[in-house]
Amino acid sequence: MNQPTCKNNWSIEEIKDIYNSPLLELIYRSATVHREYNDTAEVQVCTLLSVKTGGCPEDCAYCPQAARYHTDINVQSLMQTDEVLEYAKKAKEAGSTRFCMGAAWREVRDNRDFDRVLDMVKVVNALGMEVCCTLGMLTEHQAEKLAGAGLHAYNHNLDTSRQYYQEIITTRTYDNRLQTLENVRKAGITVCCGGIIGLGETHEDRIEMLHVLSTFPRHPESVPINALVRVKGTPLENNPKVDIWDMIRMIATARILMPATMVRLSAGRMEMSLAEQALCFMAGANSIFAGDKLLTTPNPTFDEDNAMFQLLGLKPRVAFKEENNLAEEVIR
Ligand code: SAM
Ligand code: DTB
Ligand code: SF4
Repeated sequence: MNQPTCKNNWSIEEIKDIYNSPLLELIYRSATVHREYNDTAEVQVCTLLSVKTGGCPEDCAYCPQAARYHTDINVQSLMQTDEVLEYAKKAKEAGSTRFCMGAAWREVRDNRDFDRVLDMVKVVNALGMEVCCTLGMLTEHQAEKLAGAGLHAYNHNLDTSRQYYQEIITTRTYDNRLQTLENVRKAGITVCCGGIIGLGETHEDRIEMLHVLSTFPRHPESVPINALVRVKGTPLENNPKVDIWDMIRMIATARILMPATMVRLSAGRMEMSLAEQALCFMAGANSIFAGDKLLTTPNPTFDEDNAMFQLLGLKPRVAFKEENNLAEEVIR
C-alpha cells in the first residue's frame, strides 16, 4: 500500500531535472530508490480480460475499440459471469494475482450490465485475487457499489498531458478523467492511473503527466506506463515505434517520483527484447500484464514470461490479500 509520507509536491522543474538527467545516472538513481522501498526481486503478474469488446462511442486516437475506426477486432457484448470466472481461475493457476476486467464503455450506466459487472467483481474477489476494473467514467455512487462488491483497484488513465489530451481524444475532457479518479478515491478503491507514450507527445507532455500523477494528494497505488501499440485502422497506426530509452526514462522517473507505487510495464512488450525488459525492471518497473493477449492486442505468453522470470531471477508477487493473511499468520 502507498505510503502517506511520499513526497507529493514535486515541481515541474524538479521533474524535468530528473527526467533529463544522463540516462545511466537516472537508472542508477531509480534502481536505488526502488531497493529502498520495494523488494526488487518481486514483480506482480496481472491478467487482463476484455469483458466487453469494441463498439465504443469515444474517439481515443490510439484505440482499436473505438467504433468509428475500421480495425480488425471481434466486437463482443458483455460476457457472462461464469465465463469470466473460468478465465480468472486459469489466470490464478498460471500465477497471476491481479485480474483486471476492461470494458469498451465511455461510462458506466446504472443498468443490468453494471449489475453483471458487480457480480463478476464478487466472484473473482472470492478467488482471493485482487480485482481491478476499467470501465470508463464512474459516478461516486457507482464507485461505492464497486467498492461494496469487493473491487480492489480501478484503472483510469490520464494517458498524456492536459494540453495534448485534446489532440488525442475530443469526446471527453481531462477534467472528466480527474473527476472519476476522485470518485474512485472517495469510495476507498485503490487508484491505477498512468499513460501512453508514442502518441506524438513531446517530452514536456510526458513530464507534465508525471507531474499530475505525482502531485495527487495520494500517489496512485499503480501507474501503468504503456508504449503505444500501433493498430491498423486507428489514426495513430503509422506513428514511429516507441524508443526503448524513452520507455526506460519514463519508468525510472515515475519510480523516483512515486517510490512506493507499483510501476507497471504495460502495453508494448511484444516489441521489446528480454534485455530491454530487464532494463525496465532495473529502472523500477515491478509489474507486468501476463497472458497472450492484453485487451485486444497480442502480449508475450505465460511460458515466455516464466522463462524471463527464471533468467532474471524474478519472482511473482503474492496478492495483497495473501500477503495480509501471511502477516496475520506470522503475528499469530
Ligand atoms: N474504456 C475505458 C477507458 O478508456 O477508460 C477502459 C478501457 S481502455 C482500452 C484502457 C486503457 O488502455 C486506455 O486508457 C489506454 O491507456 C490503454 N490503451 C488502449 N489502446 C491502447 C494502445 N493501442 N496502446 C497502448 N495503450 C492502449
Ligand atoms: C493499461 O494502462 N493498459 C492496459 C490496461 N491499463 C487496461 C490496456 C492496454 C491495452 C492495449 C491495447 C489492446 O490490447 O487493446
Ligand atoms: Fe473507448 Fe476506452 Fe478505447 Fe477510448 S480507450 S475508445 S473509451 S475503449
